[in-house]
Amino acid sequence: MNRRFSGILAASLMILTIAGCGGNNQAQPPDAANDGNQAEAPVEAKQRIIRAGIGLNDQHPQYKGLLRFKEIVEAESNGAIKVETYHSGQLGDDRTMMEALQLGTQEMTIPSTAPIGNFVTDFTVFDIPFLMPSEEVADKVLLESEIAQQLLDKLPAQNLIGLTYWENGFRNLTNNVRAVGTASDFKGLKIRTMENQLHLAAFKALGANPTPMAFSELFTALQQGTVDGQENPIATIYLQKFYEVQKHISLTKHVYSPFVVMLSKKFWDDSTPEQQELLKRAALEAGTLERQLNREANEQYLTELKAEGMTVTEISPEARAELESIIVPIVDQFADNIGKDTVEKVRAAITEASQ
Ligand code: KDG
Repeated sequence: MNRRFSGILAASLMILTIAGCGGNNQAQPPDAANDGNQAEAPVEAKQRIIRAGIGLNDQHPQYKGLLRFKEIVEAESNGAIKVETYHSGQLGDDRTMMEALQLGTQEMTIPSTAPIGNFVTDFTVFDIPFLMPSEEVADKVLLESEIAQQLLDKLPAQNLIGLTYWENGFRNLTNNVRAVGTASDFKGLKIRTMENQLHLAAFKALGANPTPMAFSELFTALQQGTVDGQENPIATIYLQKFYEVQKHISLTKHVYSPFVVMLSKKFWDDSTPEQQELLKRAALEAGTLERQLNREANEQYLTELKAEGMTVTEISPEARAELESIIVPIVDQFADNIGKDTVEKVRAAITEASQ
């Protein structure tokens, strides 16, 4: 080792040692040094960091909801928990971030239910086309029904914790080939879907040519014509500027897509019961804001999309009925895989919430 380098190394070590002593001792209660375990500060004394990543950008209601979550958690944990927020897939896409949560190398993400179906198949139930009749019914089912909670309860077995549901919203088709108004218009369209077998099968049944792809690759794929179209809620279509690379939007509302607010089981298990209660409460409270912003955005941004030159096609009740008739047999094929019991319970919760 040359002398200059070893000098720098020694100086750095000294700085680290001084910083380490000062930082830890100040944070410890006066008698913590006497318990024979001086190196470890009590859990409450250490600041723990939640690295929270999402795929959508910083203008999206999902990110604004995440900022609200951060505000509540940081203020009410008295500095014990810090939330670092990452948007636009900076930490990965829905699937890779969930895998990072499982490994404990990331603490939080908020994926759509579609990719969660690859971890706990029951979650695919929410991606059954034409299942949810309205946002109001979705709220009751997702926030109040036993089955929605029972599904969250299946996540810890996968090293994941589901705090609550937020809203991605009703998904609509966009494409560059033609205005899609009827089932036959889907024929031959190359459509990007989320990574979910039911989504793929439904678009195949309609005669389209679907291909699963991570959200972060989508804009370029549309721009380069690798795919003709995609499907997402209006807020996403507007805020991700898909109108720059897509001509037509059809108000298909074919799936109501929920988000699940997820933590790594490791972070959860390392939290005190008070912190766990806070994390859950913050996720619920921030979710109320996220839903409200999302619904306002959906209304406003449809007007903006028209102004940007997109053609907007409504789906008539007859065309919708035809789409449903083509897709229902596919859903029946998937029921076993999702879990018949889960499908029945979710359908029953929807019926109850609709009354
Ligand atoms: O942050 C959420 C996104 O990563 C993703 O779920 C968005 O709906 C989405 C899609 O189409 O991938």
